[in-house]
Amino acid sequence: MTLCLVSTGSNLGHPEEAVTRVIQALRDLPHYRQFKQSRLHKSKPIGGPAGQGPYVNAVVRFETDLSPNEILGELQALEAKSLRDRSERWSARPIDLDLLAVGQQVIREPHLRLPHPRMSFRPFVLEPATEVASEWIHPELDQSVESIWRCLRQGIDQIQVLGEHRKAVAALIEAELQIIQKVGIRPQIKVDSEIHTNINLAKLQIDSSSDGDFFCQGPTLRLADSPNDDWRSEVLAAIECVWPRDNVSDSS
Ligand code: PH2
Ligand code: MG
Ligand code: MG
Repeated sequence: MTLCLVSTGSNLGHPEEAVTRVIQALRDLPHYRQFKQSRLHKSKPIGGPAGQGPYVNAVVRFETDLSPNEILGELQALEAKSLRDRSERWSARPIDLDLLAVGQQVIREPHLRLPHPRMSFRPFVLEPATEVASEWIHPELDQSVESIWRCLRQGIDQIQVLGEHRKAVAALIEAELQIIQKVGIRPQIKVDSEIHTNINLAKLQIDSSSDGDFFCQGPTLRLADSPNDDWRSEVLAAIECVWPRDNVSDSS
C-alpha cells in the first residue's frame, strides 16, 4: 500500500457542497484505505480569468495499491461526472481533482507529473496537506510537507532562476512591476550566463532548466513543467501564491 495525496477544489455553484460530495465519492471507491481528509479551506483564486468566485479546497490522503495512472483515471472520471468545462486553463470549475503524490514516485510524463509540479508553492494545497500528511517527504525537494509549508510562510527571501533562462528572465522582468506593486520594493534582476537571476526578496525558487536539479529546499517553480509557453502567467501565478494580497480568510 502506498500513501497518496489528492487535492480537491471548487469555485462554482456551491463549492463547499461540491467538495464534500466529491470527497464522499472518493471514500466510496473500493481501492482506497485509511482515508483522511483535511478541513475545507477558502481562498481567493490564483491565476485564471478575473471575476471568479473564491475557491474551497481540501486535501485527502489514503493508501492504495493502484498505480498512479489508475488513480488518475478514477479522478478524471469523477471530474467528468461533475461536467467540468476544460476549455480554459484555470477557469472557474465545479470540481477539480489533482493527484499530488503517490508515495515517493517521481513521474515526468506529458499527461502526469508527480509530485504535482505546483504543489510546493500553493498555500491552498500545502496548508490542508499539512493536516493530513505533514510527514510525507517530497521526493525531489527531500523535504516534508510541513517544512515546505513553513518555508513558504517564512520565506527564504530569494527568487532564483537556474539553467537556460532567457524566457524565464523575460517573464520575471515582465512580472517586475507586479512585484513592485505587491511587495513595494523594486527587485534586483541580475542575469549572467550561468546561474541566476536573483530577486532579493522572494520566497520562491524558479528552475527553468528542463531537467536541472533542485538546488535548495523550499517552494519551487520548475518552468519546464509548464504545460504551455505562457511562462509569464506561470511566474505571476506563483508570485501571487507567495505574496497573497487580500486572501479570503480561512473557514471550515
Ligand atoms: N486551482 C487552480 C488555479 N487557482 N486557486 C485557488 N485558490 N484554489 C485552487 O484550487 C486553484 C486556484 C487550478 O487548478
Ligand atoms: Mg488544480
Ligand atoms: Mg486539475
